[in-house]
Amino acid sequence: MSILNEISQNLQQGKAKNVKELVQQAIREGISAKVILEEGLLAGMSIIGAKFKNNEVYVPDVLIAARAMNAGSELLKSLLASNGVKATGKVVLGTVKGDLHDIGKNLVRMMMEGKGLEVIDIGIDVPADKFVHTAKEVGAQIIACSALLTTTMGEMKTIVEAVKEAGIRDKVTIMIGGAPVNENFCKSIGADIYTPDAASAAEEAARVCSK
Ligand code: B1M
Repeated sequence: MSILNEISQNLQQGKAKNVKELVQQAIREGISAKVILEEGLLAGMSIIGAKFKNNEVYVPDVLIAARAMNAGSELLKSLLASNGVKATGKVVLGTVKGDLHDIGKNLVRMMMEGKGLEVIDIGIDVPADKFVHTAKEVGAQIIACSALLTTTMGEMKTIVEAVKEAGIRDKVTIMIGGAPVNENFCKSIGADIYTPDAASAAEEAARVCSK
């Protein structure tokens, strides 16, 4: 079995320690961080996702797989620093209220940090006023919101409204992402930028901050 396959298999079984060791081994073997992420970690997560949908695995299984995913991807952090535009700026990043999914958000953080941006990660299940309060406090150029559930994506509209009410709409770019959202949704709630993945989110954030 290839090492990428082993990473995927161990991730699916939630074996975080093995995943970390295998990711370290893959790095030593010279496999690129992007390939380890996409063909090892995300490939495993995608199989878990399909099994979860078909009720072949349940929340606890997915939770331990997610922990293994986060443990493995942390090791890739410094290696995912990408080429292209480098920028300085502050981004307040979080997963919206009611939503506990953080793997995509964590990838967005890593990619943005790789672009030189300072990311203030305010975590999961974050209410709109915390996004606004933190952005004001640190003087952020960008508020970046992640949502994975159709039941929580509406929170992004609440965040846009809260930013308007706080009087900082002209100072802050609102970026959104996550599986259930898209460009049309972004326009409909009055947010500024939708991106489909972490790498393009980082590209766009760097573009905004280098203006
Ligand atoms: Co949840 N879950 N989950 N889950 N879970 C999904 C999202 C689901 C699609 C599974 C399914 O049924 N097929 C489904 C949502 C259905 C829907 O709303 N349409 C679902 C459900 C229903 C639930 C619960 C309600 C289950 C239950 O309790 N019965 C529950 C809700 C809990 C809550 O949040 N309140 C729940 C719980 C969980 C766990 C806690 C067990 C765990 C999360 C653990 C964690 O994150 N630490 C979990 C997981 C892991 C998943 C799946 C399997 C994987 C998600 C993931 O991390 N993918 C997921 C199924 C799936 O996606 N196939 C599922 C990998 C990650 C890299 O992708 O986050 O999409 P993603 O990020 C992508 C892009 O979306 C984008 O970049 C990344 C790629 O580069 N992106 C951004 C994300 N944020 C961005 C922000 C940006 C830009 C891009 O700019 C700001």
